[in-house]
Amino acid sequence: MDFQTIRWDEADGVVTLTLNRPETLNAFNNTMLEELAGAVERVARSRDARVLVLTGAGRGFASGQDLKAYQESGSPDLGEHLHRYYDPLFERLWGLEKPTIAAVNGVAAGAGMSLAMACDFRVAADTARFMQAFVRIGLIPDSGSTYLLPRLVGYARALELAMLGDLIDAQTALAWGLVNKVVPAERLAEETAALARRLAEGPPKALGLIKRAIRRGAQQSFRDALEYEAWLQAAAVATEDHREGIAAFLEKRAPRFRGR
Ligand code: T3D
Repeated sequence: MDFQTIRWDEADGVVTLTLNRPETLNAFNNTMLEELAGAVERVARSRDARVLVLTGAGRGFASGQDLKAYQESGSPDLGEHLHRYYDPLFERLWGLEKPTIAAVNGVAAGAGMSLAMACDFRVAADTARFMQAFVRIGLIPDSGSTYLLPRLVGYARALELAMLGDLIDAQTALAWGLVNKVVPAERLAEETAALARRLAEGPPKALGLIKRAIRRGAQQSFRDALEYEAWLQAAAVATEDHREGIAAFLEKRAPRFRGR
């Protein structure tokens, strides 16, 4: 596929998008934001793609907005810029009804940290670092950080990270609930691939509905959650994968989920 700023790799139902501007620690310019948004849309439409992995080339995961490009563009209307270039990516990623994994290979700063947080899983190399860089340049957290950060780390730590803008290391991120797992840097690809493979072998429809239900559940009353679960369950129960799961259990074998 023809991209300038990212790489697309696909194997066994797993699409890996690699942010590929290593000289800037993978800072977002407009081209990269558009290419990522387009690629996520392509993953959404693909029957073969069951899992999306995001990672960075070189020693960074993503360093947020490209500040050089930003400076060179004069004084852009930031609200307009966010709506035009950031929202399509973050909304598509958040709304993708397929499992997403951020393989955080290095520093994730500003909107780069938002990108990692907008994924369902974060596997961090022990060399990863996280920074809500916005305050350091007199901005507030954007690209979903105000929504995602308190939900992941809680109110007090969200304010601490957002107001101080300190870098935290991978172990602190793990202790604070920001990442699911920390692995030695040299094992990041392998550990991510194992998780991706496991998710790719799962029942796609149920995984998508689980994502939808958990997200809605976090903001509903208990009564409303019961209603919504029952409604989504009707869709899950109608799948071939559901029947396959039951048959596999009864026949004492591993299920083969085909996404039907
Ligand atoms: O536009 C809008 O709509 C607003 C949206 C805003 C969203 C945002 O993301 S705002 C936040 C933007 N990001 C930052 O403020 C982070 C800036 N970077 C840093 O603070 C540091 O680079 C890091 C803490 C991330 C990493 O530090 P370190 O010491 O490991 O690396 P370094 O030496 O600072 O960076 C290495 C190179 O990457 C360097 O280039 P050079 O000197 O080797 O040619 C550096 O300039 C470049 N780089 C790093 N981050 C960015 C960048 N270039 C452009 N934009 C960056 N964000």
